[in-house]
Amino acid sequence: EEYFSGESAAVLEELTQGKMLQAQVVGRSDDGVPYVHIYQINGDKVFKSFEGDLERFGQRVATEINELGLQCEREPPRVEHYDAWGRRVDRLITSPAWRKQHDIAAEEGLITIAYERQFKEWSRLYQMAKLYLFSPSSGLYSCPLAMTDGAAKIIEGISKDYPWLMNGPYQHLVSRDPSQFWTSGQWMTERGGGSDVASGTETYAIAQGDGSYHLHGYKWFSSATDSDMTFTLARVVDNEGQFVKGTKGLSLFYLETRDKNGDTNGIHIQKLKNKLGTRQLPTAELLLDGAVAFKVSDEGRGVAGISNMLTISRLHNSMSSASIMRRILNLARDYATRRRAFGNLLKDYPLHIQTLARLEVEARAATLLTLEIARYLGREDNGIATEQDQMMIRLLTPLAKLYTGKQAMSVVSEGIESFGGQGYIEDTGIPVMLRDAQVLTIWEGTTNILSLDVLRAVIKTQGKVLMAFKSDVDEKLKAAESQTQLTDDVNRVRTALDNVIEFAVQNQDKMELAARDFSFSLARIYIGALLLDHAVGCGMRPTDIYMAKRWCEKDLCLVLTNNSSQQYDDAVKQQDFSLVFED
Ligand code: UCC
Ligand code: FAD
Repeated sequence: EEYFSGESAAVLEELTQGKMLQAQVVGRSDDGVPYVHIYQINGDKVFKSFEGDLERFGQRVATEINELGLQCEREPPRVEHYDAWGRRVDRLITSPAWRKQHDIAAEEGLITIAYERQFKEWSRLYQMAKLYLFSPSSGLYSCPLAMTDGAAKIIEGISKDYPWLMNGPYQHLVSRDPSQFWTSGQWMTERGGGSDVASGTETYAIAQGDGSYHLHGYKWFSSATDSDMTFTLARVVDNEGQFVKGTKGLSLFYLETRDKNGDTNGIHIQKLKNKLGTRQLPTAELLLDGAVAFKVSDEGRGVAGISNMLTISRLHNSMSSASIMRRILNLARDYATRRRAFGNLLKDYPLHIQTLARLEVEARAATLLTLEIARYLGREDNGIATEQDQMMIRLLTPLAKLYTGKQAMSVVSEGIESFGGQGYIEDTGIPVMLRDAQVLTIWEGTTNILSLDVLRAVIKTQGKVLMAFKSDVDEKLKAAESQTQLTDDVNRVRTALDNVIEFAVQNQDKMELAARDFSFSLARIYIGALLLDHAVGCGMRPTDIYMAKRWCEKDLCLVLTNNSSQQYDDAVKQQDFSLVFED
């Protein structure tokens, strides 16, 4: 622990950047110079403080919570539209297990931990570690929690302008008391578009003169239909009945799903969706027929206003992807020690173990990537994020969501195959993992839409996010550079990094067509750097070195396959079109 006398936020930043240090102004001299307390955060010590809770919670997950999760799948939600007297009631009936997951989420502080910030910037990591344990056994309760977390983050961001949100709903979202704990929805998608919400949104908001609005529209997907509140988008209609089209006409609204008497707030459940997976979730189509709501953004700033929620729920999505991979692999590993074929246990066939080892690399890579974003986000939550940190959150969030979603689908599919026919049999509880994994690539933005979001981030910051990315990768490679065993791998990552940046600079006109390959390249390069850094940070354990090397053997820069950027030429667009539609 040391005390410094510093002058500005820049000094604090410089002193703490990249180190396990935290700076706090603890007083001022008579002439106003701040005294700054710089202290070292001992990562092991912080981890030890909550390690016991993780172990205890892990036991609870493996027993009580897992059983509840299975029950959620067996007892999917249903709606009773009419009561015995023919009155329209749209009563949503959920499983007792689903409701119990709500209470457990509150008791365990699955949202609270990130906001009470007992462990300062490490609180996000702690929360994410708990969610990693919870998610595959939650019976998809992880979904409403993602949106609840996103709602809390939105409210924190706008608390100065809307203090009543902080005093009211926020307190419920971050409560540890099950009777007080609220979940939130996120209603963005309409029939006309879930990716292109700017064109698709046809929900209209009519001012009531008392500060409230009535919303009229049709929300095509609402997953947390049993939530207590939601954030949604709508267009304000003026006195002449006019409204603004496109994204500039969208504003952000807050509404509660029930009024004080418990009656529905002008929201009619039209039907529950019949889905491939996520059957535990009450995903519905909702008619908003005069729902009372409050505008909580400037007019036309709806999409920007809801973007905090997108960031958080995309992080949760990545964590769910990482954890479902871990779950199938744990089961597959166990099975390999019990199942015999051709006279031996599966574990004794190197070909079978090679298959699982390749999946291990993917699962560990996804976990590291997601935790790294949580680490950055923890800094942002605590007001100590540098500009570089902010850039990394902006870029890594869509990258991680799009990449880990794809990994989850392929790992779970291969993982199921490792059980042979049993993997296909419902009674084992395994097939549900594949059904539920598919959605991870679709909701919260499909792979292409997130690739375009990566481009949006690059363009909006005039390339600064890429510079931040480069310096972050360079920083992470530093430790590995001095390890001769890793020299080739460091060089591979560095070459790919240089190539992908050069490609982006030289091919700006081709970036839309290259967006997906560009994003995959960034994700692979970043994971390569993380795995190398991890190998060194964990004392060069052979398995970590092996894992990093396996990763770095991949094609890290997909935009320059065969050193050619011609794959994104206009002529190729036409050829693709002809191929798909056969002229
Ligand atoms: O799917 C949903 C819920 C599922 C359940 C939750 C599960 C969670 C995981 C649980 C695991 C088990 S909810 C629906 C999610 N929907 C989406 O993700 C929409 C996908 N489409 C997009 O992301 C599009 O890119 C749009 C809607 C954002 C594009 O909208 P616009 O209006 O065309 O976009 P603009 O005009 O480019 O951006 C408008 C403003 C800009 O700010 P300004 O005006 O200041 O320049 C953008 O920079 O919004 C800003 N913006 C962002 N800011 C847009 N995207 C972002 C972003 N990602 N971060 C920060
Ligand atoms: P579209 O936009 O029609 O996309 C179709 C295809 O076209 C996609 O592959 C997409 O990648 C591609 N595409 C579109 N535009 C482009 C482009 N410019 N360039 C290249 N490719 C493009 N939404 C909510 O708001 N709240 C919820 O609670 C919610 N829950 C959901 C629950 C489930 C189970 C599911 C499946 C969806 C849920 N959604 C929810 C909706 C979800 O967010 C959207 O379905 C998703 O964002 C995609 O939008 P879309 O269905 O309109 O697809």
